[in-house]
Amino acid sequence: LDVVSFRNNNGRKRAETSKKPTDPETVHSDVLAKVEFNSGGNRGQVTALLAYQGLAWNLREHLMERMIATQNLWREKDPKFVYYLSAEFLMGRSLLNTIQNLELYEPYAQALKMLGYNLETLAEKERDASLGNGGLGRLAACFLDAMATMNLPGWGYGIRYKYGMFKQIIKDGEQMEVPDVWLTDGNPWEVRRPDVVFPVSFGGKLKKTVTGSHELVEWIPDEQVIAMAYDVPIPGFNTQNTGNLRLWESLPVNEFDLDAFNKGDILSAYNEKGRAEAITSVLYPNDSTPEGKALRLKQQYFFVSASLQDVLARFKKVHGNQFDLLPEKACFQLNDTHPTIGIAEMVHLLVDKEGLDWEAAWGITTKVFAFTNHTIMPEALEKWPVKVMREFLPRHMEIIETIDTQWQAFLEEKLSEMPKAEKQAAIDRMAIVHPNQWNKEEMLVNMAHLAVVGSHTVNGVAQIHSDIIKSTIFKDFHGVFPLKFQNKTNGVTPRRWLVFSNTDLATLITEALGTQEWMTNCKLLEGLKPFAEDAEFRKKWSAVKRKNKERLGAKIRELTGDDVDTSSMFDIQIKRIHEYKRQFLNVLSVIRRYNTIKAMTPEERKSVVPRVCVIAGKAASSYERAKDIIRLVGAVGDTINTDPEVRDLLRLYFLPDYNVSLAEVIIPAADLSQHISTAGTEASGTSNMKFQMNGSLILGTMDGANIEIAEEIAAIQGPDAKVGDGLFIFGVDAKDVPKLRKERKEFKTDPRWDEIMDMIKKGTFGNDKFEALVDSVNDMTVGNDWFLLANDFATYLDVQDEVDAMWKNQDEWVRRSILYTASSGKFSSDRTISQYAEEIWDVQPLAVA
Ligand code: 9GP
Repeated sequence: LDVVSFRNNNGRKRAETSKKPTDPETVHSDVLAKVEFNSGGNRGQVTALLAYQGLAWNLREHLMERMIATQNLWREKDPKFVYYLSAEFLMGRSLLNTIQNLELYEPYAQALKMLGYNLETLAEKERDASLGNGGLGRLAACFLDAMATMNLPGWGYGIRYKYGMFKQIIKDGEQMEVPDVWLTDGNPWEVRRPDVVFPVSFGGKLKKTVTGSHELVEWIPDEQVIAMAYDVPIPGFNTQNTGNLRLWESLPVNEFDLDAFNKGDILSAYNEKGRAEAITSVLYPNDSTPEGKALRLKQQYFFVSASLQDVLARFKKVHGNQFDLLPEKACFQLNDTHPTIGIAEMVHLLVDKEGLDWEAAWGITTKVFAFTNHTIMPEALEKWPVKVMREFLPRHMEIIETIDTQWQAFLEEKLSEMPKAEKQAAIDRMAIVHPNQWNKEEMLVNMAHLAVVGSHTVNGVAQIHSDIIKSTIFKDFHGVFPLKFQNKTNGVTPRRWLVFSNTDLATLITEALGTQEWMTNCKLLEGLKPFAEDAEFRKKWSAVKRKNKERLGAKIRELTGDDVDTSSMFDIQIKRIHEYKRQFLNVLSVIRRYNTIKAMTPEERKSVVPRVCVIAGKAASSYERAKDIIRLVGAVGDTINTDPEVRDLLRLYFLPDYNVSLAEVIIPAADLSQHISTAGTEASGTSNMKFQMNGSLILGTMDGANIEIAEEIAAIQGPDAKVGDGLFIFGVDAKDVPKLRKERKEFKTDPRWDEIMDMIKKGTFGNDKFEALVDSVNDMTVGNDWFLLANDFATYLDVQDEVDAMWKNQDEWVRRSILYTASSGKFSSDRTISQYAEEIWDVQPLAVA
């Protein structure tokens, strides 16, 4: 890659650190020093791993210097902080992101050349930090980037998983999960903090002592582990401010049982160590077994308890026990229900450890927590069996029961006007502890209800989603607290997702706009609008896309062995594999396209738009239907890609092991991207925003953030444009979905649908007949086509024809592509974070001068 112009500062004042190295010679000798002194390497034989590590350690020093300056300033000024509590942070790689955020590309690239390496090639040696499943975890990472860039006092808090998101291997068409062993070579981006440790307890019993009217509760746990901090500095872009992601590792109190060892019980000697370390071993253990469920609850409590103890310890250093000041100094954002146990933990710490009375503690608690819901899918709205909760967290279970009793008493009052039966029904629906609907004997703790009751604000992640939660899962709560509910439409960092991963496009944009200010003020991208009409500019725009497609073409070759024609339309769907995201529908349309081409004469085939279809994503390890979809993509791909009549006009690939780094190669290369969830099911989506920024046209349903993207694209086209103009929109309306679901049995499927289903069932694709998958959308006694693929099938095919027609008009296609980027400013995470800061957190920027 060339040294691109965005690294020039166009006369803008740029933040500098005292030690920021600007000459390659200094960087070269600093890196060599790291190679020698940190890893005992030989300066004459710097292997790629040593070069990468030397570079990373060197950069970490700069980061630490900045982080210390930032934290010192914040300590001195004592502003209000936000603490983003998240079980997931999907960070991806750090090397290029750090170099480019610090605007140090040139000296580092040159210093590396002196060592005999190319920066980009070396950067690929870094393993992704995959501490998240998908959208929710990547959002958390984008938020940290925005917070640092905007100088907002805030930290992320999470778990340092030893094994992150599994590595996906496709063997004979099947997804296999392999542990993500990402720490083997060490992680130069973190700083181990043996000085920051807190005990975290589990199990045991409660001892109660009553003195007068006061009841003292002492929790006598039977298990304790140590939480040790690791700090990961988070560089901001074009600022000295550097944030912090503090991740906790679980360690045993006693490393080794010498008694057991001496008695010859060698394995038991390590029992405690094994049990403790298991807590932070794996991202989301499969929770289908009771042990798995318990472990996940332990993970959640572990990281939240350590984080709250840490924050309170710092608070006490400055404010002693003036806990009524806490809401002026701290806000805790709960990222989904995973950290919700923090509400009970805060009460526990304030009442049992700090001696506050219940009212004071509860008052403070409800002022410091805010809750974001990210999905209405039932599997993510956690409900813990009371039995499990009582076993592992007896004191917290009791606190939750008290919260629930008081909550229900409050509701009795609040709803006193209602007829008795109706009121009781409403209270039952809003209860925090309630019976399992499938097994009335079992009582559950509804974490989403606890989060709503214990937080001052609840938000969804796109307008439609925020509206849906108010009328579905939180309808009753919204009736009680209408003002508690807000919307915060998601956003993504334009630095990682455009500036750094699509450097040529960034250069072109900067040239056109005459400034790089758009990188931190994305609304300025609107300035590209007139360039959409400029044929010369469109040519340059297409040339960049073509180069990016070549890069992806090379990746496809590396992963599949196949060459693809980069003049074909690149049609992409990348996200977790899930029935509601409807990758299956995508495959059905590819099969339809295959059938159509097969039925054509050679002459007719000349008018076909060639497409390379790419699908990538991971399926949860226990999600059989999603795994069937992966197998089907592979099987259909094998048939098409090897058919000499078709392979020049159509390809289908499933790219394995989708992760942040692969997304950085795929997204800039997309001509078309698909976001085709059943309306009302995808809370927001964030890859849609990344594709829009990179000028990929969107084929989608009116769901999640697609709607707001469509609004922005319409707005840039002028007052006559309607929402949806410029995108390829299809599918049923969210408000009709419940009715259509009821009527799905009577729905008459399209003959093309029936034909494709017959083909699949006959075993046309590979050795498999995919019975369970086909039944899930056809057999009303089994699957019921819950996500309405059949209803949307015909309009989906129609819109695919529109895509082809538009592709033939390249001028218009590229014009639209430019308008997509020009209208993507709203979806910068800087905008999202400034709304959180103002409307929920009440946190102000504080920059190192
Ligand atoms: O499914 C949502 C996705 O639509 C959203 O963009 C993302 C970030 O808000 O969160 C996802 N939810 C989860 O991963 C689990 O709740």
